[in-house]
Amino acid sequence: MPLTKIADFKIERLEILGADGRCDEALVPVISKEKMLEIYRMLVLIRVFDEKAFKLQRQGRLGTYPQILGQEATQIVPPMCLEKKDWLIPTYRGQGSYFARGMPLVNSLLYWGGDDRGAKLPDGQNDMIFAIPVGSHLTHAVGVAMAAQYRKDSAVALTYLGDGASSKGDFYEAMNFAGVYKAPVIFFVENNQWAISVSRKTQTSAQTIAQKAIGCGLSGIQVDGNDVFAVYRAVQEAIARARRGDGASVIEAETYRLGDHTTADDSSRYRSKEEIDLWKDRDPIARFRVFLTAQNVLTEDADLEVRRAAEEKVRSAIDEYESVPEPNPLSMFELIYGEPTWNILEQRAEFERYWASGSSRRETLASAGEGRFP
Ligand SMILES: Cc1ncc(C[n+]2csc(CCOP(=O)(O)OP(=O)(O)O)c2C)c(N)n1
Ligand SMILES: [Mg+2]
Repeated sequence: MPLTKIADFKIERLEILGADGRCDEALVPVISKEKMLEIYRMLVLIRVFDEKAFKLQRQGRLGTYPQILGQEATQIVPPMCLEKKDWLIPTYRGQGSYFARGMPLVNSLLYWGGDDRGAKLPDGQNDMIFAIPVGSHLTHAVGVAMAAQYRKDSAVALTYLGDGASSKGDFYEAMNFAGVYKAPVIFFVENNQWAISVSRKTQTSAQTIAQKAIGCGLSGIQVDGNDVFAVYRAVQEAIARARRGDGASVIEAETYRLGDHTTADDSSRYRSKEEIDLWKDRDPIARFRVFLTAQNVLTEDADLEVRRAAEEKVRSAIDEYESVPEPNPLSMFELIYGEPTWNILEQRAEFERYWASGSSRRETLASAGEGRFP
């Protein structure tokens, strides 16, 4: 009895918009000109935000920050396919996806500046703040989707994970449960080729990450993640399936982390400049811009205006961030339990003694670029 060959577990790959801006007309999703411009404005906004946030960290005005440079299409297109009632459960590298859902820019600056008030989502927004332990939110996303299913409100849950997180047990458990209960959830794998210093090749011997869906009875597809149209089309189809009650999907979007893992990393120690240059040529924004210009949806003047408006928005978010009074550090002892336990009370007393001992340590840390607060 011959064993099934690995190659027989085949997953489709979707590419619509080429690096030269040309596209497969038959596959282009139906998107109004206005919506295309809205997508373009959001792409530019998060790139400008990312550039400025990186510089703020280098100037000691922001704490450790995870860049999203190069991943703009995978960050913003999936949330832009959601309806208000749906749920977004992203990862720590998710500021772009939160912004696309309407989170103010200042929230992300506050968060990465060490102020947990940045983690407060706008009222009425059905999204969840991210979890730092990699992959631990995936089972929560399935729970959220099952709750929507139970309430029959036809909402879906869109959750993100990285190539690294796709090796975690949480992912398999979440997929398995979602498969059995046909939970309306979309697992969006932002495969940026690296999990800190672990390459995609070292991560798994599976040909694609999307094919992991097969083992759990889910639908799966791999897409070019720097192709706005391919991401849009795959996510829309997965959402429609989930809303119809046909169950969960895995979308693996291949993209690239052009920056370091975070501002605390130095990726030149584990990857080559040639590799980075190769991916710079596949820039998702440049590719979409070529298309919009060729279709006369975007003129050169309008493009300059998009950039100017983005810079203005980011500048005003930075002003707001830097004018917010520093948070009360004692709040870290208040947000864990309703009634503090004895050891929390002990730690609080110890911290109060240290805090009262003067500001010299605070100043030292700030000047070392560790952020605004110790
Ligand atoms: C459970 C757990 N283990 C390890 C870490 C440390 N860690 C933070 S990010 C990361 C890599 C994640 O890579 P990937 O899932 O590909 O996401 P990316 O950072 O590339 O967006 C690791 C190992 C963590 N935060 N949580
Ligand atoms: Mg990764």
